[in-house]
Amino acid sequence: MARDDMPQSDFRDAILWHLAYTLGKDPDHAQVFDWRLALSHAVRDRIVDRWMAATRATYRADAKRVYYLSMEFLIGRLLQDNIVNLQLADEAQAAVESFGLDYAGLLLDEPDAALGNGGLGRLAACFMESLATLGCPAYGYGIRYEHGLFRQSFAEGRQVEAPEDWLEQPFVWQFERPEARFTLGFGGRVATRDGRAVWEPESFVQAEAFDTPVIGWRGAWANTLRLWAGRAVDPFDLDRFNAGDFAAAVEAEALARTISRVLYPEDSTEKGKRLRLTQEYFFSAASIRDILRRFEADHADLRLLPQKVAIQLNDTHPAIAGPELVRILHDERGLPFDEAVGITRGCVNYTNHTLLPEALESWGEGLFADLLPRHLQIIDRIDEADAKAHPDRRNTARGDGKVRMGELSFILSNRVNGVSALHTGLMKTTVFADQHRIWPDRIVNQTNGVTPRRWLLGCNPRLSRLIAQTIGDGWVGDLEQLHALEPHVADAGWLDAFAAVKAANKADLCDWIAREHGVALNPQALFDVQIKRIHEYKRQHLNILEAIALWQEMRENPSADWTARVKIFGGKAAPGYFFAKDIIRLINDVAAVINADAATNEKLQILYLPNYNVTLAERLIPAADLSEQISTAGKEASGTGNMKFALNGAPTIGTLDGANVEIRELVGAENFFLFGLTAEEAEARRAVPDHAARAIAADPRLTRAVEAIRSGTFSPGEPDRYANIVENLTRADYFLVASDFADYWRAQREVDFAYANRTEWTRMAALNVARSGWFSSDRTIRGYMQDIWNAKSLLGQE
Ligand code: GLS
Repeated sequence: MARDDMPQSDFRDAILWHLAYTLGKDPDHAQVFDWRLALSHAVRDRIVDRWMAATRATYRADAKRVYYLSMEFLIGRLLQDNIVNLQLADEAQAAVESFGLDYAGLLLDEPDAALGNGGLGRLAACFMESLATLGCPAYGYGIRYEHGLFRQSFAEGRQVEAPEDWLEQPFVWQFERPEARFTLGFGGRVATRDGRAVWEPESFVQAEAFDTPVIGWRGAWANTLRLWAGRAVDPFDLDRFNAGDFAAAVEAEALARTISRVLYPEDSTEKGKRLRLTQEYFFSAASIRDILRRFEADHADLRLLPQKVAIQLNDTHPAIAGPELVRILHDERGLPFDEAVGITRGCVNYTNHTLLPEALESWGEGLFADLLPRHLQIIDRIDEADAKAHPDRRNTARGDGKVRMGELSFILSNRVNGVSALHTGLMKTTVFADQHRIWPDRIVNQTNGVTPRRWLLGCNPRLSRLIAQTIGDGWVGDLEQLHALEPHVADAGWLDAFAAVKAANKADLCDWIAREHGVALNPQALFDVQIKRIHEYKRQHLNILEAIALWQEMRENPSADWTARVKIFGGKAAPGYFFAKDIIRLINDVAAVINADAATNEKLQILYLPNYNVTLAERLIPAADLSEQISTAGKEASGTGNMKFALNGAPTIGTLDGANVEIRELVGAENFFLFGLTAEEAEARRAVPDHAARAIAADPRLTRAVEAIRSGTFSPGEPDRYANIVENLTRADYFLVASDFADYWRAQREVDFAYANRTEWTRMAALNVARSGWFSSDRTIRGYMQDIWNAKSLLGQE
């Protein structure tokens, strides 16, 4: 094949063409890596025309565009996702196998882009995919971190963090845009000229754009994920270099690149804080400039902005986008201040993702004034105007020497939303009660969702095939069609097929775990899975306490008819969150002791898989029997893992928290293992003196389990290793582990009993699938389009 007859049709030729002309490799010497890149290029080619058609259609229609600003996009691997959405799977597999290569191995060769911490970042990725599926013209804006979330391993049970390096390999999906650069200022002072404020920054960096197309289901539409990288205005100082000061010659570049170097640097130090706020301003300000550039290319009247632009703040991290827009409209474009604020409010919306006080961002005013002096003035002016209009207002964006980003986001937004019904309700009565009183229409709910393309069709091909054989494939683009499975749940033959899918998925997982981790699991056992960030409120320690109590009871009563269980954990702790790291170590220590106990290990095994990420989730969820969603009620804003498990046929054991409430309503109370205090009861329980000590004293199992930890059963060489955990559990126990233990134990034994009746269990699992269609992120995005953005689909107009 020659250079210029680039194949359009034959996929096999396209791969060979890219191997030769994009990668410069002879097929005889190509490695898996080269083949994977060649395949990715061939897939990318199929995206580009649709991507450009979508962009052209948006310009033609002068349509309103949605801008999703997020510090995190946890996109994971993209090759399989793109293949699935382009419906190229069969073709791609046949082509790859024709070269004598292993198709699954090739897909897995791609690094997992961990540009997020957890649910919030993964939600943003699901939303991007649904926006494309629905044909809503949209851009995602974020940061192109050189290092995503750290890589986790364990040393003697302890979490060890290593840098993540996804960009060590070429990232095929992105297009560098050296022409799309903005220079951003930091620090300095605010001067007054002709009666107008003029910000005179002290230092400057450039934001450079990297675009990744995001293709929707069936390739109908494609949007852009634009990630910003930091670079110096003058990257190289030749004079210094010539003077022999080589390090100083590139210092500006090193500093500028620091901004996009890592996801979430530690913010426990002043330095870390400054970098974090710098990152937030960096990507927000670059995005606002880009949005205005696109708008002003076609419109002269800035007052039209709210008709053409909807900006969504994914949590408060991009909150500074509001004051930045006000600043540009007022200081640079000369609109009256109130009008600038009004236009900004017409465009901006804010999603709150947590009510945990420690996660609500605020910045010391010293730091803020130092970095963003003009923005501070603007925030004060908006606050003052609000105070005049609403003299009874208590919560303001400024106060106690802090700039509060939640308040700031609220007052500059048209709509503010929570992410589950319960969470939205709590927003109105707790953190935002004051604002809600004044602006009762501003808070709306949009319960989270997950994309069925990745979280069912892509990750669970066996179940997808069974569903397609049963009800056709319309469900992929319209997940509510899963309801049509319900009548089949009564059919014993169909249920057997459903059970066989789960069994095969579990067998696959067992093979992989044996290969990668050298552990043999009992595939007949119930696979009980808790995968998520490690946090006290998510209560992995409740889960491990129950495991300890179960082990103790099994040892006491070895001949009883115990349901065999494998408890699987996965998740990372923030590097500076020592309590969470203790929980990780405790789980690993407990696992070592219990797994080594020949008296019980046929019935109970515990496994903590390191480096939980999107790829591991895609492996585990299809093979799970039970989904652990056991947060203290009122603390998990929504959860999205809970939806993925239900959709893949794993019933939930859970509290009435976040979206669990809605999952239970939809799948039916009889197909959900409920336990624990409600959010209201939890609040009340905290007020009871010694609630933890009392709960422990009242429950001999819990007493014994806590005592085993305290006395060093799992850390014999260092009995007080978990003194901190024991102290917390027995005294403060803010997250009510002790108070919920007895009911959790009861619900777990109900699970044991239910699992023993395999037909009934399979029915329950299948009903979870049939009734989870509402949790598609397509439904969520439709809600945002209608209730928040007033944006329209352009499908069919490309
Ligand atoms: C989170 C919440 O903790 C999750 O409950 C929620 O599902 C997710 C997406 O809305 O947002 N908030 C947060 O700061 N990280 C999250 O994962």
